[in-house]
Amino acid sequence: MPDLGFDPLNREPPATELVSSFLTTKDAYDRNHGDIPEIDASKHQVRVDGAVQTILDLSVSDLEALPQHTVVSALQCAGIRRHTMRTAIKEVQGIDWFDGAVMNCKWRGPRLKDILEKAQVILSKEEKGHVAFASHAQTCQEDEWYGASIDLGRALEEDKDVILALEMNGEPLSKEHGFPVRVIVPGIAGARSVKWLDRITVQTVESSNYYQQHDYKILPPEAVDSETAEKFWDMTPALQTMPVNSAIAVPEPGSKVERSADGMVLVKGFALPSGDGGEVVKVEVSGDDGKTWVEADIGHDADESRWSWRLWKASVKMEAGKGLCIFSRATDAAGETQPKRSQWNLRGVAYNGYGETTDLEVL
Ligand SMILES: Nc1nc2c(c(=O)[nH]1)N[C@H]1C(S)=C(S)[C@@H](COP(=O)(O)O)O[C@H]1N2
Ligand SMILES: [Mo]
Repeated sequence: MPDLGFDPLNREPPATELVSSFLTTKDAYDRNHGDIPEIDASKHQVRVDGAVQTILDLSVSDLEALPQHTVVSALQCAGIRRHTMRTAIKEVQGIDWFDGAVMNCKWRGPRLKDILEKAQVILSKEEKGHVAFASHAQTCQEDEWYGASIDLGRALEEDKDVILALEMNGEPLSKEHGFPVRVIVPGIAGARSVKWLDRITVQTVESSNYYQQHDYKILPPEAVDSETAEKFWDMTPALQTMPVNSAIAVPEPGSKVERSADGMVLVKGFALPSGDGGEVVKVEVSGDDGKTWVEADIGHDADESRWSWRLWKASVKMEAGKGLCIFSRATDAAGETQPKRSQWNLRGVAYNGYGETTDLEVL
């Protein structure tokens, strides 16, 4: 990696804190491939170009003047739970994310679809277009700018809720989270939700940016190091939809756990919907290595949506002992359930094996 003379801001809150509220209003994870730019919103513009009839230059006021849409959605880094993949299966490359690289927020701004309709896309459905997003405000570690793309079809489907967010939880975006405008693509790896957005291009190919082409892909298991990975980057599709997932926040790994008089342990966590398979409909918890499972109570919130997480809790019967673990597994509306372990891949992305908390001492 080139030396930028600083470390980009990359951090996550502990999962125990995250599950204390349905909306992540206090301490959301930060993921940056470069420094955080200071942008003067009064001068900022988003250019819309490429395969469109009319090129648009939209100021922040122009974006505010369009119909605003609110969507409550989880935003998660593709590397969430990488720590479990690398410790339970095999070492991987990438930031050692635990379970906290996710936020569940209320986002508000114009729909991407409305903007593309204003610009009048000239690609037909058969042409399988892409919508590329870019930010030139920031030099990144592996590229001069940050960019990503999603399928044009997804961008144009109203119920996929892709927006250009101006607000997060009722406030203007903070500079860390993309002020004055970022993309939010519900259900898709966070890497595609470009912050400090300044360009939207409709095109017939994916974004050429490093982070679309050479990162954020589920490489086949034959790619075991940077060298062997090289030939697979081009033939591996870019990661888009995230899989159904869950994580255990309480009890924390390595902790001492009290039981109720009847031998029950209280377990709490969150579950994430999948990008295409719908919301989380069931969460199960096991205190005996997956031999038996109890169904967790899934909490409901007035703000919940098909894209939001669910907070859940359960009581599991456990014997006293040391070195014990608890598992969780979520199921989405399409019937997809987390596997015990998901496929190892060099970059450690999209891990959705059972949620787990290990090394517990049950008293
Ligand atoms: N311009 C820009 N957008 C970006 C990134 C970045 O480094 N630069 N990181 C991406 C990644 S990998 C993730 S997971 C999310 C993180 O959003 P957050 O920092 O608001 O948590 O932003 C995405 N958008
Ligand atoms: Mo990410």
